[in-house]
Amino acid sequence: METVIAGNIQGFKQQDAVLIISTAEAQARIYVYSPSIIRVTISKKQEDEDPSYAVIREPLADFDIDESAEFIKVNTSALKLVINKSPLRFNFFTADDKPLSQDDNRFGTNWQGDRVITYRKLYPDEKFIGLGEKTGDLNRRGTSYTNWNTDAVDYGLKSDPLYKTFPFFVGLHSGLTYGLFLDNIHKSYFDFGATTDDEMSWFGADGGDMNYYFFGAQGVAKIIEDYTWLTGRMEMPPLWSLGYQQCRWSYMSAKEVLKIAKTFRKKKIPADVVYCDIDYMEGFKIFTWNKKTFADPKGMMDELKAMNFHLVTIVDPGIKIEEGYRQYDEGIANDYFAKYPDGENYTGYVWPGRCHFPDFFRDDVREWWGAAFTALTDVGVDGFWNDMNEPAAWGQNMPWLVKFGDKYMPEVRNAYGMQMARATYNGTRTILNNKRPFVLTRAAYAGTQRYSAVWTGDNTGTDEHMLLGQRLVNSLGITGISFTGVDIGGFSGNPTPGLMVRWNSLGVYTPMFRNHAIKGSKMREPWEWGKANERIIKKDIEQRYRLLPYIYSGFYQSALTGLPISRTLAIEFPFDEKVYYERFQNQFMFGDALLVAPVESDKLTTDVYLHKGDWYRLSTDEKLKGGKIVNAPSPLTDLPVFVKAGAIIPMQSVLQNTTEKGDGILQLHVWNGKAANEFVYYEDDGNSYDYENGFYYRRTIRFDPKAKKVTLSAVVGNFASRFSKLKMVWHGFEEMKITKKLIELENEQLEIFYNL
Ligand code: MIG
Repeated sequence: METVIAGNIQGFKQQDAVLIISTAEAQARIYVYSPSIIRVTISKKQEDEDPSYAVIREPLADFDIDESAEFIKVNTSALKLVINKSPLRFNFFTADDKPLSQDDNRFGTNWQGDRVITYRKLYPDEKFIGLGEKTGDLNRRGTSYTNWNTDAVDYGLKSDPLYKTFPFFVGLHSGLTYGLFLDNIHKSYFDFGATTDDEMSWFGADGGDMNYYFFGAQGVAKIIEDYTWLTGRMEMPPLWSLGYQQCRWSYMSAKEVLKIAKTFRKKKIPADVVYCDIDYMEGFKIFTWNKKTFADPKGMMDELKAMNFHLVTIVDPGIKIEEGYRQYDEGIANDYFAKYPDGENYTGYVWPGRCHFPDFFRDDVREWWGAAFTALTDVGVDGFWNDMNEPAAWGQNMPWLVKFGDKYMPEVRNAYGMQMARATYNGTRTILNNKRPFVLTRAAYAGTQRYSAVWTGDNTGTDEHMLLGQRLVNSLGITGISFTGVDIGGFSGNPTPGLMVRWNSLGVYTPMFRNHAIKGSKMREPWEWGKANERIIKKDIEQRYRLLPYIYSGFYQSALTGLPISRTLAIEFPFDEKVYYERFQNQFMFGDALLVAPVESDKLTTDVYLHKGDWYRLSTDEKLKGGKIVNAPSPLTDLPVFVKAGAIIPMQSVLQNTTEKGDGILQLHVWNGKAANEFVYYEDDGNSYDYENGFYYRRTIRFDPKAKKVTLSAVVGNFASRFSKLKMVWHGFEEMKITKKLIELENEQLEIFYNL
């Protein structure tokens, strides 16, 4: 095999939105999407580009270039791309000429057969974060990864690849930040200087074009904002999906599902969601109910609804080969399934036995699939769980001959799960009319946040997996996925009671709070761990419900800017070295105000790193000085959670579920601090799309220590808040005297002085 390196520029032309550059070997195209986003494609084919499943934006119609003997320069207000003519190399600089990211001068972009790789110069202090659901450390320098969506049953602490593909990372060096998104769904590779004598990093794919978007914004949060502008952001999730979720593989009958739901209510442990895993179906046939064990699904749903429970049901892609089964017959009649090149439908084994697999890359197939959800929605299901969509078949890899439309499996595999989630989301959103569906998917590709939440698959019930899970959640947040969670307790194995309690307490601060377990494991529900543990678990779940006004506002931020709820400290403090230390790398901000330090179940104290500034322990109001390591008590009853000085956190009284009305009192907690601070409070009905038409309630809350006041701006939007009264809760304000009296919440601006 020959290595072909993109050589000298032979010519170039700018046609409106695109600058086209030719060499003897290849053609490069440059597009500008915004002042801080430049796209580069390099292709041997000179044909049409592949469609993107991730990108939802169009390039600018025109942009400025400069030409000299040696260079072509693309200049925006934020970024300079200097294209070296001989040989063709791409070097990015800030607007004030600081190097951000440069090709390796020797190799640039090259091909071996269809495999295309770009080699980049590595800076001595360069760090890398991102790639979504990847094991390993927060700083990915010195490691390499492969993207190839895999049913990673029983994955280990270092396994790679897992279920999802997010070919997007952020580089940090010299006090500068940049981002790079390789939009290519073939099997892809990232090497962050692991094997190159610290000289180069490299990335590329087995096929398709070199096709990357370069982000030049300064600040990790700004880069995430740009990346999610390009690939889309999540919608507001249904409020109920942010409550506690109880899952198991499987609750075996309607009777058992109802018993679980009733037990939550009887024990007054708050919960919103219960799940049906694969055993609710007739012979694992998608869109059916088992006639014996789930004989009256509507009756079950009505009872669940009366208890304010929502049900999420699993759907796998495999369609059982069985004449008379509706999905099979329709799929055959309309030719909806993936095929061998000779036209025969591909058959693989999964839960139902011999199966065909829908070609979710086709519009008509996605529509057909989406419409079939009436089988579930008609009885009242409004949550849909997409599993096995890597796609998985027994034996893992499908034959590489299998075709989806005119593409072979390896050319599209990494986007299959995303297209299934897209079909599920679009279908159920249409059927449910104005109600928000909850969709959860295991496999995903960049952009999946537009359709679905994700979870991190089949983890294990150990302390190490709990900590790894947190890193996965934090890393998914960098790649645009805010709504994510792990199987709390660990899917495989049986956690110790201590681990279950600890993990549950961490679940409070996880975007999706779901307890799930493998078939055959011990029961996992909160009451299975002894009375004393049950009390702690209950208290922690109650804490989740108290925090929901804060959490919901955090999701609003994700929907608006792409900033995740669970944020690695590298987002806020990218150049603070300690954030990357192995013992601190799991720490994260949960929303703007809270710093959470995950810790093993058997550690009674733990070292926590607090960035400079003042902090408070959430549970005790103890004030702590940042800029140092503190040894924090960490009994099972008290996960180390800290509040930033000046923080504003809206809370509510404990509810048993999110449908409950509550007492109508918004509790506004403020922690004293030297600097002014702001929080955007957001509320809507929590389950419809009316917010798109102005039915929301938003106000900016300001804490101003100089003026000694808290201000709630006038309400923006037409929604009437669930809260009619305000209770101020002050933390760390020694000198002041405040009345305990409730304040009427009106829509006008409200000023609350605390020195009176
Ligand atoms: O082959 O549906 O990751 O959450 O409980 C296993 C049964 C299939 C894998 C999922 C897991 C789910 C299980 N599924």
